[in-house]
Amino acid sequence: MDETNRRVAELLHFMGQLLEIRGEDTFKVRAYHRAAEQITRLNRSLRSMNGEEIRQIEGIGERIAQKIQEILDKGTFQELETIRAGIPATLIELLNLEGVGPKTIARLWRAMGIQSLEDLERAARGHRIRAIKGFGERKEQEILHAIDLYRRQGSRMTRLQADQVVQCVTAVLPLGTYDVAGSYRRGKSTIGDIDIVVALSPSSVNPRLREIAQEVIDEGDRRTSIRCEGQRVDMRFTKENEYGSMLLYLTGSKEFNIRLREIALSRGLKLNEYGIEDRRDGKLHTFPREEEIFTFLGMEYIPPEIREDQGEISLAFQHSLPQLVSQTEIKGDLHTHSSWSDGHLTLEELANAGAAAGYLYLLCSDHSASLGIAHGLTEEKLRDQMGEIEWINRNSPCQILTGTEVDILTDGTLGLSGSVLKDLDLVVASIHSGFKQERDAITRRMITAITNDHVDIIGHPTGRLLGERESYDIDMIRVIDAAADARTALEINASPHRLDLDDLHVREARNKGVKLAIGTDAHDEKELSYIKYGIMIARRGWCEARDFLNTMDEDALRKFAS
Ligand code: DGT
Ligand code: CA
Ligand code: CA
Ligand code: ZN
Repeated sequence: MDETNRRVAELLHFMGQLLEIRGEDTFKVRAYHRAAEQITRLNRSLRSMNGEEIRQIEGIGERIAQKIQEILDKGTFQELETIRAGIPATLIELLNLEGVGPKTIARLWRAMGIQSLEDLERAARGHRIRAIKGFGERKEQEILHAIDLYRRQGSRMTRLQADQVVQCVTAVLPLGTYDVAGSYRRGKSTIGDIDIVVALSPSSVNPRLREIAQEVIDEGDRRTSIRCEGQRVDMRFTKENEYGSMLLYLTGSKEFNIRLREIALSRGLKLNEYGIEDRRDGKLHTFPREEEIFTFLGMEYIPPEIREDQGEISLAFQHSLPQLVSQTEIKGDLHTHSSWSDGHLTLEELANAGAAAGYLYLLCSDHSASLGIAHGLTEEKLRDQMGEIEWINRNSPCQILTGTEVDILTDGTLGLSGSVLKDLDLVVASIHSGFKQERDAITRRMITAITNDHVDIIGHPTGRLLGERESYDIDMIRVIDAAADARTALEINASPHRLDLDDLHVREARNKGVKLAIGTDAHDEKELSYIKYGIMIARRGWCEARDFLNTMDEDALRKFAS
């Protein structure tokens, strides 16, 4: 979705929630929610619309149109800020809890005076929630679970947020003087904090950091920590001739560092963030570059993404690490949306964007209409689209493959009939509803789709939304085994909000011979660049080029699908 539209929709929705917490009349509340919903369905940016056009959007009246204008001008609107100021911020924070909505919050506030996460946790642990009419023991447990989840993941950044923080900090560092290390460099799907190694003197860097920092947590000659965009950034200063050692150390992971250090020690070598001391002759070796450390130890270079102490160290000593897939080997994106559904690009623009990205093909996988998902396509529309794609492909260096992202219905059947699915190049099938089915039911539902002859790829297999929604309760081992048997590919959805499958499942799938498909789920041209996040996850899952559909040429891909 367009970033502006996303932001506007979020604020309107938020306004609705605040009004609901205050117990305002439902008519007003619904108007805000409806407006937000309409905006998520728009297929053009509000930025490109004038006041008249905004007023004409269905479900948006004069009042809300004005608020939207205010948001576009100032980033927020006055009424929202006034209402927000009248409700405790710690109470509003409860909206982040899964399964806890404004209605629940309003009741907790009124009935028990609960104003914060801590209040709520205490009340739930003390079994006082079940005393409220209609809440019960189950609700109490759900709340405790949601609090636990929020504490664990609510505090980690998405890759998108991490990139923003990195951009903000590195803007004051000359190129070539630093590397971002830590989990960021290892390509993890979420990031705790940002770690940066810099080969500059602290006296030159610290004043610059002070200028951009929201808060200086700790300033020094060896390290400085600041807060930027609300996130912690740890900076380590190093001399150029010790740069390799510091980068290796700060990249981690911690488990990798510990294991490597142990192994070095067993050979009489003491390894730390400054260099390697040879205990036999007392000589100190320093390393400007990371590669030189691996060579010194007699190892193959281990790419950062697999430095997790998961067997890579011994393979590196045998010089038999996998050849991890790289972005240049990717021939196309296997999950995109066009303006025929909720995307922003016309088919022609999509083909051009694919060509600009250097792709041979792109799969256009618009939603099916079955669930009334934003602008889902009926079979008839899908056939029209296939016709237009054929026409566009005649003049395009990047071929659009015809496809759909069809809903897996609650019983495992699909939202479109086989008669249309069989005529598409590739079919992605995903779960978009019924997330609460119990484990065995949803696992069998998924396996039914996997074994459906028309399905080529399972989209975002666990359904998680990072920081927002946990995956549905599904037995991924059974799913992976079924995919291996049926020769159905599993997706690595590369959207930084999903990254689904994640590394461990990817590795499991690869080990069992399941083919993987990287798709960005792009709704505009910029989002095609999300492919890089998918590659990181693929590399963390030890994948090589041959593990993917995306590395096949078009003919091989069609053969796989048939
Ligand atoms: P994060 O920030 O939670 O996403 O994960 P990391 O891996 O970035 O962890 P962080 O920021 O705590 O530390 C950065 C690196 O510093 C880590 O990847 C490895 C190294 N490191 C941290 N703690 C230790 C430790 O206790 N021992 C060793 N050997 N290295 C450590
Ligand atoms: Ca970190
Ligand atoms: Ca850190
Ligand atoms: Zn989807």
